[in-house]
Amino acid sequence: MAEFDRVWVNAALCTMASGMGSDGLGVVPDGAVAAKDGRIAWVGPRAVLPAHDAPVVDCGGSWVLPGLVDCHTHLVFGGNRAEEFQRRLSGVTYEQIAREGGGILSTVRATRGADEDALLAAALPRLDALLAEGVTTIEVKSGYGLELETERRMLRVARALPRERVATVVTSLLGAHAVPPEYKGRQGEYAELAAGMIAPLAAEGLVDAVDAFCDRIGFTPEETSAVFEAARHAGLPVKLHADQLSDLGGAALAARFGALSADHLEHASPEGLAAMAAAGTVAVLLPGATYFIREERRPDIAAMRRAGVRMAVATDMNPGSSPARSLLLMLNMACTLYRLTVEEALLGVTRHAAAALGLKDRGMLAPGMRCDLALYRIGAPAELCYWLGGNPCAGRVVAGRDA
Ligand code: DI6
Ligand code: FE
Repeated sequence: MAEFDRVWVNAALCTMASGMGSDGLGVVPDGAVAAKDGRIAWVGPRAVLPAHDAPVVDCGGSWVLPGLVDCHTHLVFGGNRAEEFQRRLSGVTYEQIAREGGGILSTVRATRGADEDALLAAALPRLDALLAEGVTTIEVKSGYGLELETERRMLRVARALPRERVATVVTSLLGAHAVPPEYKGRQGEYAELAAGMIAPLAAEGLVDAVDAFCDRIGFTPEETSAVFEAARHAGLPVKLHADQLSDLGGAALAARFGALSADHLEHASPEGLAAMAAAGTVAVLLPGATYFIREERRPDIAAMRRAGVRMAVATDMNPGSSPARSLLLMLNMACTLYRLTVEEALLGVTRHAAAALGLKDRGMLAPGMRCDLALYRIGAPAELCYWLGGNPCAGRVVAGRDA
């Protein structure tokens, strides 16, 4: 008799595991999943499920995927930028607003002025919207403090989220996000300060990875390298906002540091993408940002496919360039704007998104993986990419328990 804690049956599985099923989604039409100690102990066709005496959950014919992973968000921030959005409607661009001291810096002002409780209260409804769609793991960046104390406060709020809701939260320190007003004209000096934040915040256990914004309105490749050196010194992995508005060679820089991911990549060169593939750096695609700031350049998906770069898809949930509270909507945008296939898009919010966070224990339904599941009332996996709005999620399981 197999030792399981719980078994889910009457489900069509998208295992996202290669070697399962006949397509890239690893489909098992009439499947079963069994959990033991929070992990998947067995998964496969129900007809060959081993004998057991564990409680059985009838999924009612739902489709079951690994719990979704939103691998790039700026979930914690003060205020919002609806007013800036209105200005952009009259023709002012995202970059112009940033250069005038608005944009990211307006969110910095609001975030510096908000205490931990206020930041948490503002973040929770955004988190709830993502979780309701079947997300079980989320990355949260700092980067709206731009001084030690507020960066710390943002990360502490991110660490508080899993005490309030059932989900895994992974943090990234994004001190090198923008130059704060008090360092205007002294960008290099601020980059040094940002690099200097890494060690103390890491020592407090607040940092899982280090991120930076390398772009013509962000930091230079040299400044970014210095931040990454400091991360390496602290033993932390890195990721990069790379080549979003211009090609500064961010993709290749990320690859050189063995980054977990390089994100955005609208202007990345084929050479940069090839370097990422060789380094195993995941390309995180953020179609919500392309859409919301009406960026005309698209990431070079054909070059990514040719190079064999793994592609992830995330919300970039942030107040300025992608106020996206729906990862399912991002699936649609990835397919519609970037022409990803359904298979690529779904891998992008499961297996490849987990890889973008360096998490090897999730993103697939396979023995030994965490038993994080998302249940959907749909007729076929393509529906997850097809509908605009509405939420077909019928349940979440986190580490083997209903969440
Ligand atoms: N790129 C982004 O998409 C976010 N940060 C970044 O460097 C946007 C941040 C914002 O506009 O508030
Ligand atoms: Fe971002």
